[in-house]
Amino acid sequence: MTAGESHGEALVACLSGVPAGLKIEQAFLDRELWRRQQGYGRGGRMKIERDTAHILSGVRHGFTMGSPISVLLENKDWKNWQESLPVEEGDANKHKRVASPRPGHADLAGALKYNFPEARYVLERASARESAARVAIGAIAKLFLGELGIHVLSHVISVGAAAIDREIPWQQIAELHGRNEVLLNCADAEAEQRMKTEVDQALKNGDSVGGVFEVVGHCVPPGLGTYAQWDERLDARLAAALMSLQAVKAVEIGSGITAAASPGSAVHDEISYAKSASFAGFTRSRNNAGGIEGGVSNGEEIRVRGYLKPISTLRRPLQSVDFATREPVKAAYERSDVCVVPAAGVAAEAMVALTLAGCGLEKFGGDSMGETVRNFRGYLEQLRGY
Ligand code: EPS
Repeated sequence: MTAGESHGEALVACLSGVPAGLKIEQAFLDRELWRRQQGYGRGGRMKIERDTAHILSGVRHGFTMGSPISVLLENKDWKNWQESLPVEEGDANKHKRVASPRPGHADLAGALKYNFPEARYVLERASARESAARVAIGAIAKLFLGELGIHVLSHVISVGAAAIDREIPWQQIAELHGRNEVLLNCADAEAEQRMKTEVDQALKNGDSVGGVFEVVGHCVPPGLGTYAQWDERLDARLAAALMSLQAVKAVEIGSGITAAASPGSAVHDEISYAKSASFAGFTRSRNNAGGIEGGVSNGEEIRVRGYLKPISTLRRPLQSVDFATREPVKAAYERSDVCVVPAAGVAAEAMVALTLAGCGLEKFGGDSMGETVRNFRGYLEQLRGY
């Protein structure tokens, strides 16, 4: 669960169900938050914020205690908003209205739903600022998965019309993760330059640009998720987790989109066996399934993509209507990002990590990490002996 407004005092996230005894590295949480703030095409806000995870509960002496973990992320921008967005009634003349809804944004639907006369409160919560809170607790899920040898990272596949057209191996994605400067988090330097040109074009035109990121789950064992119940399918859970991120309009598992127009023989991943291969020894010729068959992880890498619409705040706004007068006007504009594909990829890693950690805990259980890891190893032995 998360709480907090984009220009409020802070974001808060709460995560329960983490077993006791998981080592929490503050530096890792902060590095994940830093990664989410990077990327060419972000707006002025990222120059203000330097996100850090302030852990309030659930962790003592560097380890989880099995109790709910709560994390606070200060909004440095709050000092500029205290008068326009106070908790108390404040001075109405200082409030900042959003007078005309932006097409593509939550502004209009939210104002109608909550019966607000304008869209300020809508954007405060609909804003992708909220995804920072998810990244903080997603980092804890990553630390948990790391104890099981599972790792989750993302990279950018396309920005606007600039795309890579080959599968990027895990090693290259891991190298991207180690970088201390992030342009567009693309593993192909030439494609990344083309992506940068797409952002430059959008900047020049007062426009915005979307794209596609891919999240990869590495060393995920077969058996997470189940076909036994519709809402327990791993692909369904991952799709919901990614679709819940701001600006994501489509989710693809493996090569799901091209698969729809291909013959079965060109899609399905042929099976072989090599005793020394990972888990139960079954191998695949390729991974079009994205590591999931029948809603169950199959031991291959989990590959899931999120398709982002272009940001809906445009410096050259589209047509809209004034909330008060109902007269035609241009949509409201306020400081915004132009491209957030790399940042959304990092937020999606958090969502995938939280989902895999949840599925892992359902399968392996345990109130302490020792118990969970013992159960996990027992399952690995079962697979090895299959
Ligand atoms: C956002 C608008 C911009 C983004 C923000 C999401 O913020 P502001 O209105 O303060 O300039 O920078 O994203 C973040 C603050 C963040 O941390 O990702 C929006 O309207 O969704």
